[in-house]
Amino acid sequence: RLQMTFSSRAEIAKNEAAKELFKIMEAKKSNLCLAADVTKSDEILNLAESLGPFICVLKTHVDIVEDFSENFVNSLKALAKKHNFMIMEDRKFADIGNTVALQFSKGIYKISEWCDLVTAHSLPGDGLLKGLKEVIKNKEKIGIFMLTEMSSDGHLMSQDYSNKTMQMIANYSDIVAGIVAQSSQFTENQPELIQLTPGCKLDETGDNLGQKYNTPEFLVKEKGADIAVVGRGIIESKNPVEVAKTYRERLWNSYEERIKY
Ligand code: UP6
Repeated sequence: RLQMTFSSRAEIAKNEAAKELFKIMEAKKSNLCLAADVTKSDEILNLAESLGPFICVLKTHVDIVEDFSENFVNSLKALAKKHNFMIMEDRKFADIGNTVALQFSKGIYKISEWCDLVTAHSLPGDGLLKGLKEVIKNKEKIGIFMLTEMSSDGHLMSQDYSNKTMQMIANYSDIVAGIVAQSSQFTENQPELIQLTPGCKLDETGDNLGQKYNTPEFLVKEKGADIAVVGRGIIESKNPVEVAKTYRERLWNSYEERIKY
């Protein structure tokens, strides 16, 4: 997987959203995902407008938005189209199949109506994937990213848990676009899956709530990240546009060096 190009992996991706994401990455030369972790919808839309050209995915936590509205979602979707990026809702579903199906499609957010990608935990077992699949079967293209490992200190996802997660998703290759992981070991022989890796900053090593950071080069070359997630490294900087360009360039260069070996 690590030596393969994103365009060659687009050919073999089994999930439609993953296929499209590989193509966007190649077309925009970007493997940067922005974690738009701000609490006002206008702030998210401003980030989407100014940083949209440099990212392949904009990741939301919709439940932190204080003024959520259908308008907001429609505007975000329009910006995603304009700047050619995908929208990932980082919902991290973790309940029984029936409940996640409701959480995915109902309530205030109706996530399945606007996201391209969504995250989920494997903890409850594959009923969760069955539940999400019930919802997805009526949609064109949605891809799920399953959490295999986390970036936070002391997380409880053991090697055994991660391995079993990989076994679980093997039966759901039509709806699973990739995994959220911190090491390349899980998808070595599955280049059709995309490895999304959070915990990326240019200089710092962590925050005071257990988050652990690595540089773009380390994440892509040593940890096997296909896409790196950057939140505060960009949004809390003085000049988010310039900083986002730097992340994008360093992440993309790391990918180009990686495929050379
Ligand atoms: N995230 C992690 N680690 C994980 C999974 N997800 O940090 O293992 C998410 C967080 C946040 C983003 O929910 O939205 O990635 C990281 O943000 P940061 O760059 O500001 O730390």
